[in-house]
Amino acid sequence: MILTIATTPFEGQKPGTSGLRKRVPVFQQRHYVENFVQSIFDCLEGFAGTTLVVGGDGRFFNREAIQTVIRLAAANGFGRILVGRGGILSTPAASNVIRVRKAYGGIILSASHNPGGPDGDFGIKYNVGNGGPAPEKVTEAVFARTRTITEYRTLDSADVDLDRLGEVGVGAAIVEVIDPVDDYAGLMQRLFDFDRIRGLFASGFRMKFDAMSAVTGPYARQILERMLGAPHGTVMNFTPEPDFGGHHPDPNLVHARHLYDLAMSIDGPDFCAASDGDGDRNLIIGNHAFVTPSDSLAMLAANAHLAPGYAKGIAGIARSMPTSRAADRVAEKMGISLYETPTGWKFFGNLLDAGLVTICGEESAGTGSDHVREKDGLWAVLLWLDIVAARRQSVAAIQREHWAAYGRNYYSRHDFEEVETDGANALMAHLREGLVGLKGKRFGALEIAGADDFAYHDPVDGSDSANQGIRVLFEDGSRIVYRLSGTGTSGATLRVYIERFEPDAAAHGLETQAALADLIALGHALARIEHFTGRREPSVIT
Ligand code: VG1
Ligand code: CO
Repeated sequence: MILTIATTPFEGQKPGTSGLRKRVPVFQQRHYVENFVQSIFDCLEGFAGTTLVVGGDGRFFNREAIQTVIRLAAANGFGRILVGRGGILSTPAASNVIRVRKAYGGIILSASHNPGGPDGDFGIKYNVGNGGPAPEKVTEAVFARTRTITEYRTLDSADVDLDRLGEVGVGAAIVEVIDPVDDYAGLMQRLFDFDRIRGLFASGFRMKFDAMSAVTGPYARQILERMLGAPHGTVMNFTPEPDFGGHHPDPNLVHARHLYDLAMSIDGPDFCAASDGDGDRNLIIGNHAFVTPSDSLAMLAANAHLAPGYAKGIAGIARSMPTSRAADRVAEKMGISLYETPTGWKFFGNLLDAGLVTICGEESAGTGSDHVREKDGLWAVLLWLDIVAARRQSVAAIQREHWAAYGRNYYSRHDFEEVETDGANALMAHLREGLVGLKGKRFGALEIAGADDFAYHDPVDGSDSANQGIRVLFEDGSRIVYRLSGTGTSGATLRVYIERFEPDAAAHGLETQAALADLIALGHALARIEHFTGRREPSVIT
């Protein structure tokens, strides 16, 4: 029976860079999930009888939230609800299911790289019919709706058995529990030369992939160990755990430090990789060769044609604004367009749909292509493996040759996490006020060529997005970028992105923080970071 339940709005149900993210106890409040999900449905039109995809990264509260979403979706008139077995779907796999099953859209339950567990984070994100995150006009409408909502529709139906494949009726809808891995593994097989990668493993190539007790475990075991013949044990931490084994499922140099140390050890593996909570980020470290995400984007774009799925070449490249300009040099050399978008995958969807770009990436360890409409961690790993197999070279050699051909963009991001919101906002206001006066100023060898607050005009739908981050540009091509995170759940996180271009191959072997030292110091001074946040040092350096 359909129930109409009276409710009142919750404060702050505002989707950020990638959906609504809050602490688990916030989501556990009565009506909280229902309000947000009903607000999403209230902003959609013409979905009666259509298909909705639902899945998550397996974190604490995933199963409960999925049952709630199923009841609301059925009560609101969706005809078919596709759910990954066990409530599991990696973010890129969910994007793929939406596309291949021609669904109306999907609801992804994830807080991505944020920690999980009873006191960890949870998240809900709505994806549209192209498989990608809802564009800003949709997320803004949803937020507006959460502020006026008075009722939601649900059912008094029993829970669905999420562990049994097949169909069951819920109200007037059919719920179909699907294998979360099959379609996705098939897609990877079409994009990459699996025989060639199998040959690489057969020749003794040694790899470690850390699924970080998060969603990619089942995918990585199926693809790397079963389909590609990598030895058993190649995939570590492969069981998705509700609290990610107590770890922070963020594949960076802090939370996946052990992989870095392994790759840098004598007799370490040829290739180490990891992905995040929901499987859309990647970490790539060759033997004695850490690849920054920005460099990875550039190197994948330059070599993608070696993989069967991209043999015809790529149409263009898009990167988020703070991502280094390494990819720009590749695009220039290839004679293709480079698009600079605001942070967040939702800005790539239109460019991909219009065929303007094939490969996209962010400095935050997200890379992907037009095969889905999300960033895709395992995809990046497989493309790297296919390139290594095709070129018969190590990651270190590929990286060295790339820098020699294009120059090296030294790059680092400094995060000041959980600082006071007021101080962070005052810092950004201080920077904005000072923008006009910066041009032409000199600091030692560094001269400021210009500064602005990044604004984006979408060339496909004509929409505009302002205030996307402060850019300080230098005459020698260096940059400092400042923005506040839109994914955190407590206080504010200031991100400072620092970049310097080095054309001279003789100077490509420097340690990154040392190579950027002058810019880092200037970055602190310009923004008066200690004054506004009380912090002298960042909490995370990537
Ligand atoms: C961060 C990253 C951004 C990424 C977003 C979602 O956002 O900087 O590049 O798209 O996370 O990634 P922010 O607003 O905190 O800087 V995921 O893997 O957490 O969905
Ligand atoms: Co993620």
